[in-house]
Parts: sequence; C-alpha cells; structure tokens
Amino acid sequence: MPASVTFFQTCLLLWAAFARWSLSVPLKRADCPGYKASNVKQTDNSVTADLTLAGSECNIYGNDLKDLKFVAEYQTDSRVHVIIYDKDEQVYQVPESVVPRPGGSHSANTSLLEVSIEEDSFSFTVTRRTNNEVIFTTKGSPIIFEDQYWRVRTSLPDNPALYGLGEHTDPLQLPTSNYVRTLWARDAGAVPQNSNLYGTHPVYYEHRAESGYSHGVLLLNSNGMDIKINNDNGQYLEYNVIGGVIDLYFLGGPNPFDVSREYSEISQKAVMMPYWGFGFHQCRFGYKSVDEVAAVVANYSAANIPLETMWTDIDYMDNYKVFTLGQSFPLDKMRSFIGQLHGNNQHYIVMVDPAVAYQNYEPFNRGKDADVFLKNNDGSIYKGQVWPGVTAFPDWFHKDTQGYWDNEFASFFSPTDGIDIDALWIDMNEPSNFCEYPCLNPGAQADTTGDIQTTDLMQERGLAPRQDGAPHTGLPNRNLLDPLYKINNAVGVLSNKTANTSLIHQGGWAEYDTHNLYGTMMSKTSRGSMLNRRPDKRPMVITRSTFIGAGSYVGHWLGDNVSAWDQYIISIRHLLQFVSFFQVPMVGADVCGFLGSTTENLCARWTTLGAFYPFYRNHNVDGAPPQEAYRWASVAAAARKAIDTRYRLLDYIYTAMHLQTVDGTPMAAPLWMHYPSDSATFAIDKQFFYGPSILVSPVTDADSTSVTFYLPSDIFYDLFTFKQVQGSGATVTYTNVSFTDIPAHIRGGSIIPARINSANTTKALRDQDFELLIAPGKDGKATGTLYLDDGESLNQAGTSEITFSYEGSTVKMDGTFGFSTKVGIKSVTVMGSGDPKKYEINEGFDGPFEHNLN
Ligand SMILES: *[C@@H]1O[C@H](CO)[C@@H](O)[C@H](O)[C@H]1NC(C)=O
Ligand SMILES: *[C@@H]1O[C@H](CO)[C@@H](O)[C@H](O)[C@H]1NC(C)=O
Ligand SMILES: *[C@@H]1O[C@H](CO)[C@@H](O)[C@H](O)[C@H]1NC(C)=O
Ligand SMILES: *[C@@H]1O[C@H](CO)[C@@H](O)[C@H](O)[C@H]1NC(C)=O
Ligand SMILES: *[C@@H]1O[C@H](CO)[C@@H](O)[C@H](O)[C@H]1NC(C)=O
Ligand SMILES: *[C@@H]1O[C@H](CO)[C@@H](O)[C@H](O)[C@H]1NC(C)=O
Ligand SMILES: CC(=O)N[C@H]1CO[C@H](CO)[C@@H](O)[C@@H]1O
Repeated sequence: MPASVTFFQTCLLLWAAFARWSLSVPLKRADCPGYKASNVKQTDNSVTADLTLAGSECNIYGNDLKDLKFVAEYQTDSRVHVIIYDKDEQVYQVPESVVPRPGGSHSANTSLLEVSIEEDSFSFTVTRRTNNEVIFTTKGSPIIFEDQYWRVRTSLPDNPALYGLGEHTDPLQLPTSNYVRTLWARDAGAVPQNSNLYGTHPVYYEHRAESGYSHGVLLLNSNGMDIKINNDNGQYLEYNVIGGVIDLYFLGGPNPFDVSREYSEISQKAVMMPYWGFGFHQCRFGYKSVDEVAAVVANYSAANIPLETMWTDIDYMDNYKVFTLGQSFPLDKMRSFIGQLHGNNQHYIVMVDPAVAYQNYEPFNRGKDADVFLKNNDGSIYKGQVWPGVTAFPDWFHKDTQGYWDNEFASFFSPTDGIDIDALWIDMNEPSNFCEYPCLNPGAQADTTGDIQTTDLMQERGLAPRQDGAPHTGLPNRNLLDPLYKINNAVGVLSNKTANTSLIHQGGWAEYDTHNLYGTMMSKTSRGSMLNRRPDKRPMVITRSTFIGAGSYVGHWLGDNVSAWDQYIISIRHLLQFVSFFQVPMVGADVCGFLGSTTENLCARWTTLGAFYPFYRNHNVDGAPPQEAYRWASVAAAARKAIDTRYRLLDYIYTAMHLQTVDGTPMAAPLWMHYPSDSATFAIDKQFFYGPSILVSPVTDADSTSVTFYLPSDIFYDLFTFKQVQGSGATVTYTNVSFTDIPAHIRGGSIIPARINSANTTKALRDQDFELLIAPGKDGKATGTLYLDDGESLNQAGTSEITFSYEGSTVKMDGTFGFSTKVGIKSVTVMGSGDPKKYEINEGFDGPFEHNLN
C-alpha cells in the first residue's frame, strides 16, 4: 500500500477520533447521570429491575445505553450472580461454549449473602447476612454503561487484603493505592511487574481482618479492562471495561478455602494430571538436533539424576513450521529416540504453536481448504508474523477447527508412524504476533531467508457469512481497533503484537471481545485432539495463555521469566495465584530461569524450590549458557536431593491435586488461607503451603545461606529431621541452609503418607512401599488422606480414597479400597517433642486397619 494512502487514512482516523472526542467534551465524568430502577421485583430467589438512564448522556467514551436490565439470582447458599445487561441483548457476553455458567437457584433467606438495591439513583449492595458486612456496593458511584466502556466502582474498607486479578507478578496481596491491573493477554517476555501478562483472570479474593471472613468476586468478562484500586477518595476498586456486560459472581466463603471451592463451581473443576506429570522435566530452546536431545537424557542418567520427561521447544520443526520436522530431527531418529525413552519409562513432550506458516505446505493447505483460519473482512486469510514468518491463525470458534486440529495431531503425532508424544506444550497463544500494529505487510518484517510464500499460490475462498447477528455477539458499529477508553496495555494499542482486534470469528464474535479467550480455546481444542489420538489416557497439556476455566483443560507454565534472584522468589506469588485463586493447579516457573544466564547458586536454589512446584521443569532460552542440573556438582546434588524428597512425597501431592479436581480445595496455598485470623500472614508471598501440610520457606536472598521466615503460632516439625519447632507467630532465622537444602516444615495435626524410597522414574516409584509420617498437633491428634489410582487412565477402573487418623497411641486407616496394588504401609513414624519414634507395621491397601502403637 502506498505510503500516501496510509497517511491519508491516518488523517481520517485522527479526524474521526477528534470528532468523537469533541462531542464528548462538554460532559464531564462527574456528570454521568447513572440509572434509575423501576419495575423492581423480588422473589424468593431473585431481584430484578429495569434500569433507565437517569439524565442526559455523558458519553465519556462512547454512547450511553438508555435501557438496561438488572438481575440478581441467589444460586447457592454462598453464591449470588448479579448481571446488568442491555435490554436488547446485543452487547457481547462471554459465550457459554467457552465458559459454561453454573446456574442454580436458592432461597434468598438462607443465603450467606444478600443483595439490596436503591432505585433512584440506582445502586446495588451485597452484604454478608451474618454480620451485615458490606462486601460490595456501588452506592455513591453511578454506573456508566456505554457501547465501548463501562464503569462500576465499589467502595471498600481501608487497607483491604485483596488477592487475584491475574495474571501478574505483583505482590500476592495487591497494593491498595494508585494501582491498576490491566487485563489483556499478551506475550509478556520477562514477566514484568505492573503489566498485563499472558492470561486474564478477573476474579479477586478479599479477606476481612475484622470479621475473619473471606469472599470472592468474579467479573465474568473477557474484554480488555483496567481495574483500578485506589484510596484517593475513600478506598475503592473500580472496573473500567471496554465491552461486554457487568457480569458479577459473589462468593460468600466464609473461610478462604471455601471461596476457592465456590470459585471452582464457575471455573469448572481442574483436570487431573497423570502421575508421571509430577516427575522432573528438562527442556530448553536451542537444542540443535535429536542427538543433542538424546545426549541430555544420557547425561542425566550418567549423573544419576532422575529425569522423567524430556522436552523439545520449536527447534524440532522445519523452519519453525508446526507439524513438520527439521533436518536435524529426522523421523526415523526421532522415533527411535522416543522409543528408547518409552522403553526406560521416560516421556517426551514437544511444543505446538497456534500460528500456521502461510506457506504452500500440507498443514496450511488443509487448514485453508477447511476454511478454519481467521479472515479479514475482504475474505482473505488474516496474516501475522510468528516464528516461521508469515502465518495464519486458526479460528477456534470455527466449527471445523477441532476436526482440522484432530487430523493434524492424529497424523503428525501418530504413535505408529509419527512423533509419539506423551503430552503437549502450547505456546504463543495470546495470540502472539511479532508484527507491530498496523502490521500491513507482515512479510516485510518476517525473516526473508526462510521459505517465502507467494500469495499467488493461495486460492483463498471468500469470507463465509460469519457475522450472523446472534444475541450477545456484540453491538454493531463499534470501533474495534481503537476505542476511546485506552486500557493500559503495555504495548499500546489493542492490536499491537497480536491478532487484529477488528477480525470477526465464525459465529460473529469479534476478536476485540474474545481476544482473551484465544489461549483457552486453543487449550480446549488441543486437549480434545490429544484425547482423540489416545482416548483412554489423561492428556497433559501445558499452555501459556489462560482465561477463567483454563484449568479444566490444561496446566500452565509461568512464561518466559529471567534467570534472576528476584524472579526465583517472585515465582511463588505468580504460582499461588493460579493454584489457589484461579483453579489452574498444574503450574510452575522455569527452574533456573529462562532468559539470560543463570548462576550455579541460583540454579541450585531454584532446583530445590521447583521440587515444591506442582509442575517441575528446568527450561532455558536459546543462546544462554546450558543449565541442565548436571552442569554443576552443587546443582546436581541439589537435584538428586530435591527429586528424592519430591518423589517420596509424590502421592501426598497427587492426593492434594485430586482433591482440588473434585472439590476445588487448592493443592498449594499462601499462609493467610491457613491462618486467616493471623494478620501477619496476609502479605506473605515468599513462603507457601505445598499440599495441606507442608510449609516451604526458601532462602530468598542472592547467594545467601540464611533465611528469616515466619512461623504462625502452631506446632511444626522439620520435614527432614522431624524435630519439633514451636511456631510463635514470629520470624525464625536459619543461618545454615546449604545450597542443596530448603527449609520445610510439617504442620502439626497432619499425617503424610510418603514412599519409603524414591526411584529413577515415577513408574518405579509406584512399586515402592509407604510409611506414615505422623505430626501430632497441640491436641496430640493428626489426620491425613491418600488417593490411589493407576495414574493415567481417563476413566479409572478402581480408586482408593483413604483417611488416616492418629489419637492417643492409636493409628487408624479407613476409607474405600477400590484400587488394587501390591505395595503397602511398612512403618509409622510419630513425631513429638523428643526424638521421632518409628514403628514397623505391615499393612496392605485392601481394607481398614487400626494399631495401638504402645
Ligand atoms: C423468606 O422470607 C420471607 C420474608 O421474610 C418469607 O415471606 C418467606 O416465606 C421466606 N421463605 C422461605 C423459603 O423461608
Ligand atoms: C554430555 O556430557 C558429555 C560428557 O561430560 C559432554 O561432553 C557433553 O557436552 C554433554 N552434552 C550435553 C548435551 O549435555
Ligand atoms: C486491521 O484492521 C484494520 C481495520 O479493519 C485494517 O485497516 C487493517 O488493515 C487490518 N490489518 C490487518 C493486518 O489485517
Ligand atoms: C507496539 O509495541 C512496540 C513495543 O513492542 C512499541 O514500540 C510500539 O510503539 C507499539 N505500537 C503501537 C502502535 O502501539
Ligand atoms: C539449621 O538450623 C536450625 C535452627 O538453627 C535447625 O533447627 C536445623 O535443623 C538446622 N538445619 C540443618 C540442615 O542443619
Ligand atoms: C537409579 O539409577 C542409577 C544408575 O543409573 C542407580 O545407581 C541408582 O541406584 C538408581 N536409583 C534408584 C532409586 O533406583
Ligand atoms: C517479575 C520480575 O522481576 N520481572 C522482571 C523480569 O525481568 C525484566 C527484565 O530484566 C524486568 O524488567 C522485570 O521487572
């Protein structure tokens, strides 16, 4: 396109923006009229009202909508749904196909929460019935609802303890002054703070110190937004959203874990991962050949460090084209390498990106023929620029995309004559686009040394009728590229470095509205394709971009972090968001750091910390010095020790994950969730609970062997020595933490079923017997659980759900025993104020037992 045309268009756009701006100038924000409620109806389980604009429009960032509907539904004893939407139901709503709604109906009288409204001027308030605590109120801040902007503000108590609103790397307890959380999925290399990152989870948890109760608030909305938290005019939280409806779910708790469980009813329960997925993983970007990948596996073995799973980044592809193999990764060698891994009970994972090279090759041609790529308004395929150069992007809304993806997976990842992967890694699905907006010629910015496509090759079809005007697909005539309200996207305009937001998906959904869903829709489709090729086994899919509900399909690695001490420790708060608040439990950061050069001490420390991430993978960027655990003696020693600990505890954490998949109880949690009445815990995000009972307190300072950490007022026992440590609600300093160690404590009151010995693979681990580690609480009692299954079947033939209890000197096992196994419990170790006492027993997992240890 000639530059002059572009210039002319720019002038037009500027003029149009100016015209709109000048229209809105006379009316100030303070003058927005708000709404007036009428036709208010209260039933046993709902409140409904009609809302009409209460004065002349303020049109601050578009056009005010005149007629709205208000609906509050009591859905369960602890959940209330409040939705404010346009009377004509044109405004975009997150499709049920992506986030199915839980529904439900419950009597208002017996709900934990109560919704009340004021009619003129309209406001709504959610209170907790038991103590009249105001959880959320719009009183004093008129609601603004325009075609491309809406605003809702709730006032909050001073210094509120707020969490969530990810994905971010900011403090776990969110700042309350002058703070903005922008939600707009982006490829955020180096995971900076104060920035929008890969995923969007518009849910916050709030803990009230005074009452000791917690609640949660989900905004079920996928549009770009700024959530402002400030105290410039009283403390408040304010949503500034560029589309969609006001769709809020209030979760009444009352304890913090209840809020997580209540949220899991909306996000859907997290999907269970295979047992082997908890093994130790090695990856890097920059392995140049299958021989090099195989050498890494051999070197792990030679170093006697158990490697469960080997990974390959995009290096395996031919010029980074998905569903191809490069010259140094030929099919025969790949098949024999993978065959060897499988023979040793090890596993293999590769990356797949959504962007398909816009080139004359089969996977592209088949996608073009199936018409499943995102299209411009003129019917041509939308082009961006990703690793292979010019690319097309699958439209996950298209009815045939699942079939297309299934077919590519079935052939490329065929167990009989393709790359027989055990699990999948998906990346770049924000979607990431290297091309800067307006990206008029992605080819020009692409690497021109690779295969170059010519558009002549492409007989593109016209645009299928996609804008079908169905309800909730969005108001017409919006500016989908440059709305007047500018969210604080770290890379500027909405479409920069991602897909053009004016694109329309099949079904009429605008990318403007559905951008934040792209990664989760790819996750769902990819999980489907993995299941299609191997219907009987649990898929493990690890994704970068996530939205509400992603955990019901996939896990998440925390993206492209940096090999730096601050990031090692920040990984904890980044991880806890996902496990504890967003119901995406299978998460972990790249151990030793991804970008830049790690150091021996950092890598050793990170290897010991990573052993307590649900997902434990060492990963490194191309060009950086190698960082496999065997590269330094201290890191190798740290890895052997950390993996030994992790594996002996693997069934304990597998049990915790299983519980999360059943009822939403987070498998890892910050301290405040366990000690909600101890305000000293509210801001702690350098320590965390791994499973219900193990408190991990890593060394936090660079190259240090000392750490000062907090122990709540409770009994703890050192995880390694079993020595009792009385916590007193104060910090404790250890000055003796070698680089192969990490402080960890068992909370009194717990029974941990552990394997007596570790093993070189998780398969061999499953043949090891158990011991019970009993850590009595102040009252001398302890309890624990164990879940057993075959570790990989989608539908289990039989499972065991076992409970342990200890009281006096009696240890009991009870529960259901449907999983048949040869292994059993060989000993019981009871901790106490003196030395731990070990008792030999010999019990199988086929029925209850009771032993008096005296
Ligand atoms: C709920 O409370 C209202 C008014 O207090 C009462 O009329 C109604 O019978 C109650 N409903 C139930 C199910 O208890
Ligand atoms: C594996 O170990 C050998 C011997 O120490 C070393 O020469 C080689 O560079 C290592 N290769 C990789 C990929 O780690
Ligand atoms: C993005 O959308 C705008 C408006 O439709 C259009 O002018 C521009 O060419 C688009 N860019 C691409 C790369 O499709
Ligand atoms: C797009 O992002 C880049 C940074 O990656 C920035 O330099 C550029 O100004 C942005 N362009 C627009 C139009 O916002
Ligand atoms: C480190 O010191 C603490 C207290 O000073 C002690 O309880 C712990 O056992 C020591 N750990 C090691 C590994 O020596
Ligand atoms: C793991 O394999 C190594 C040999 O590679 C062996 O020396 C070691 O004993 C094995 N460890 C376990 C726990 O089986
Ligand atoms: C969370 C965090 O520490 N992010 C940092 C990652 O690295 C980049 C580049 O070094 C920093 O800018 C971020 O602050």
